[in-house]
Amino acid sequence: MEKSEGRSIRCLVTGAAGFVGSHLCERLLTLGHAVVGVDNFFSGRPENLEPFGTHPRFFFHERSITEPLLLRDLSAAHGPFDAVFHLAAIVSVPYSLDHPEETHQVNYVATVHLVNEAEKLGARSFVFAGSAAEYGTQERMPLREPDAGSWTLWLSPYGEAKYRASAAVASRRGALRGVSLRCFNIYGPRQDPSSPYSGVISRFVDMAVAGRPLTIFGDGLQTRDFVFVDDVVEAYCRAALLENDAESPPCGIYNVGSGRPTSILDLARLICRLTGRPESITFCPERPGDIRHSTASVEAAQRDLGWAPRVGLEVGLKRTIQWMQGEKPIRGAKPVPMSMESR
Ligand code: UD2
Repeated sequence: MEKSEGRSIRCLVTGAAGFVGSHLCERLLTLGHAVVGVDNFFSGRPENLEPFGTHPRFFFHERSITEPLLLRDLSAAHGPFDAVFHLAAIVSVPYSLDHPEETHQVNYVATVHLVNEAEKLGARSFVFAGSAAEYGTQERMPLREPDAGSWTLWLSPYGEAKYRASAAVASRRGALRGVSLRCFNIYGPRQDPSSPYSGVISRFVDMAVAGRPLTIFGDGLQTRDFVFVDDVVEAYCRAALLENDAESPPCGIYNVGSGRPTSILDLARLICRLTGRPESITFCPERPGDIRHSTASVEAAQRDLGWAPRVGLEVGLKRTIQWMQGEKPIRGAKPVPMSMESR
């Protein structure tokens, strides 16, 4: 396959107004590519588009990934896509427990339709947002890609739908290469702390900055693998062959994490220290369905994508805190202005 590096390509990013999607759009634009973004604002936020919404190479459509003709319409309007980055999804695990059928439709059925359409329309790479939730309940750490399978006991419809969608994407190894990135606990600027199910880092930083005690569910000795959003964006770019010189094009499923476990208690203490707050922590009952430990093996991504996490937890937290202190997210924001739609 011809390498994309050094020339401008046309990319589609679904979930463009989301936490990770917006960072990805920004990086693709910086690299000189044309970006068509799609979001229905179910969980994405219009203000995430603001830093690049008026860029001359960015085009935005407020549409849903469940629309059967979406890719055809966008290809007709903008020309065929070289790379499709599919991040739009129902992102809340608790929501998926209450809405299993909708989660299956959005996170699995729509993904299979999109990858089929992308292949028919001549795209060369399709990079999918997989999840650590695909591993379900596991005892042995670190988690390696083959550890999830049809035998897995998934804890939520979210985990099961992501697993099935990853498998469907990763099986594409022809003219279109499918890659699924199983991302662990992503954090960084633009992560919305306002929902009770927001990522723990965004919630802890929000609480610390507001001078409120940090609430730990359970004993705090559960561990997670926290990966900074810039590292995740780098993995997306490498998976689509935008920034590397891999001999053979990558396809398949790759973990994207830091490879390091951090306990929630250590995390809370570190955030108190970095925000200059006294260590004020409240312990609450354990959250139902919480897994105990989650750590990625990132050997496969290192080997095939030449990718490695670069931003350490302390540096990433400082950047997140700085953003949270300087630029409080706007709650209940209005829809995107008309001028940013369908350009
Ligand atoms: C993450 C993903 C989820 C799914 C799952 C797969 C996020 C936001 N969620 O869920 O989409 O992929 O991994 O395993 O990345 N906690 C507290 N206090 C708080 C908030 C959380 O103690 O105020 C604890 C929580 O009980 C859990 C840990 O922090 O033990 C991490 O929680 P989380 O919601 O950030 O992410 P997780 O791992 O449940």
